[in-house]
Amino acid sequence: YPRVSDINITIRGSDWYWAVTAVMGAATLVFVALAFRVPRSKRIFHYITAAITMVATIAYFTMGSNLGYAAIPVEFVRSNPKVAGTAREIFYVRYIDWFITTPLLLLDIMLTAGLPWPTILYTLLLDEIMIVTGLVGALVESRYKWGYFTFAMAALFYIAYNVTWVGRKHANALGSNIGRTYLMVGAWTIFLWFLYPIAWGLSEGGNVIAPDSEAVFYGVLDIMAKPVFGALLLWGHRNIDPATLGL
Ligand code: RET
Repeated sequence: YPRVSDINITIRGSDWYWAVTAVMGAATLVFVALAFRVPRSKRIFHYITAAITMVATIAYFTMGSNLGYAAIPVEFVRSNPKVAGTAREIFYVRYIDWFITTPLLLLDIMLTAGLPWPTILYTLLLDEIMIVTGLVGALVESRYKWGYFTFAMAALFYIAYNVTWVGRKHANALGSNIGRTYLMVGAWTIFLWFLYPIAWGLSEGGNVIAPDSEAVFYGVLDIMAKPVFGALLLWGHRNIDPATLGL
């Protein structure tokens, strides 16, 4: 790939990744500290939430170091002949992060709603399908990547249906406190999660924006979807006893 260096992140992209690393690390310390304020048997949501930002800290450490990527050839497109023969820096480490953290985010949400385990496990499987097909699509050179994108979108719609309808009904049945908390974290999550395929289409998918812009797009989304989400979730749970959820 002769012009690989043209398509990598710059020093400024790397600095931004380091800033997000710091945010993720700080959030992890705060969530762990909050766990110590409740009895050991009541820490399930603290531990899940701290695990999410802990994994993200390492993923962002990797990207700040300009590691965890593969150079993927960019398909020739008539509208942009300049890119012929170039490769784009595709951070596969994002997908390793998401493979671990998106099921944990869904667990946080679905356990709050008290959903039955079959529903939870099936939704987590669909989530893993979404992430893996997204990764394969990112690593594929040709337009077949949009086939994988379609599989991932189908999985996302199923997840969104379960969170917005099935989960909300269950949460509301458990009282207004749980219903309110669920609505807050569920709506926030579904809104944010539909922005990820847009970022993907502009970056790994269509090669429309530069890797530095990709860094900002995904970085802002990840801060909203992990540390901000976690703060909202733990705030909502401050006066919910996990025992009322069978936990
Ligand atoms: C991909 C690409 C293909 C289409 C779809 C995607 C969805 C990704 C999502 C990721 C969520 C990540 C989160 C990370 C937290 O920090 C894989 C981008 C639908 C929804 C919440």
